[in-house]
Amino acid sequence: TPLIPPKDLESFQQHLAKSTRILALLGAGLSASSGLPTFRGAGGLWRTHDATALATPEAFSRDPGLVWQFYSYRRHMALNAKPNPAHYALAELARKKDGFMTLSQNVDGLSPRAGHPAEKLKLLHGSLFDVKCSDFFCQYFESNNYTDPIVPALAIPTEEDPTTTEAIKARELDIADENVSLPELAIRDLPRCPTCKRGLLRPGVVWFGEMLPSGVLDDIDQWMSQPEKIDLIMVIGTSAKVYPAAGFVDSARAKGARVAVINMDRSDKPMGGMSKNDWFFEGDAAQIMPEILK
Ligand code: BJW
Ligand code: ZN
Repeated sequence: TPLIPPKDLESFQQHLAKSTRILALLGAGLSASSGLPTFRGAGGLWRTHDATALATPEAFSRDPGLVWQFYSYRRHMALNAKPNPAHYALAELARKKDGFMTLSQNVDGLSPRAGHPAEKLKLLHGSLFDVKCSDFFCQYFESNNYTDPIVPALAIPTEEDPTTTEAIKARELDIADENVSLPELAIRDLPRCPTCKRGLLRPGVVWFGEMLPSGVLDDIDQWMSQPEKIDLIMVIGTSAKVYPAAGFVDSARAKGARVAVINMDRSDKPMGGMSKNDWFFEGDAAQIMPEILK
């Protein structure tokens, strides 16, 4: 169990108990102990590529095969990962509290799988399991596509496992490792739009320079602009540097919210800085969250 200063724990739990309007802002650190890499810092490289550099429309137009390999790998990893105790603790709190809303930057599907109520979960950056057409004029959009691989050419290559003798088992290669060679991909091997039959399909996630889903932003606006104050925002496992997500911390603060940061890294504070009444719980979210929400 992590070392949580008892006084901080007590004051936080007292505040939580009387809070009626609560936000949670989630980032990749929440899923780190489920085995999914974060974007910045250690684990922010996929092969030789900066993960944030692959999350752009420019990268997709330049090399759609590479970007699909990255996302296909992440879909596979996310499908094979399990929600951790932090996902479950948060989902339980969301079910219990009426005025609760989670703003998730994560695209991995772990919060829904932990039983987080959908109406209280806003996916700011979309989902790995949404797919849409990359053609500007085409509206094709599909959600809950869990096909893995989405097309045969994006299957993770395997090698025969030399350690098993009876039936020769295939072992997946770790294609996040730059020393493992990627199979050659032709454009015609990539998933194509069934509607316009022209555009390539792309992951239904929000890349840099793209708008967040307008329905999601509208819902948040509406929730935020209610006259009642906001009591608390929990900022969990995010570097809180990507906008507009990072800006919700200040918006909540402006509506009276106290801020609780849960992060492994003490230097990852919200952009507006910390204030006297904030909490900083340092450590693995998967350990901290069930402790503080107990
Ligand atoms: C642990 C842990 C453990 C580890 N326990 N903790 C205003 C100012 C300046 C710039 C802008 C601005 N407004 C808009 C911009 C531009 C841009 C932006 O914000 N740039 C900044 C980088 C400066 N924003 C946009 O482009 C957004 N669109 C937009 O604003 O549209 C309108 C517009 C268009 C054009 C011009 C202007 C306006 C869209 C942003 C989309 C971000 N997309 C990505 C990819 C999603 C798909 C995918 O998953 O591939 O979202 S990028 C990436 O970053 C991903 C994440 O959701 C997001 C945030 O990262 P996150 O989750 O915080 O991860 P990390 O790795 O950064 O941090 C992990 C944290 O966990 C660390 O703190 C660790 O310490 C911690 N941790 N293990 C607890 N076990
Ligand atoms: Zn199309």
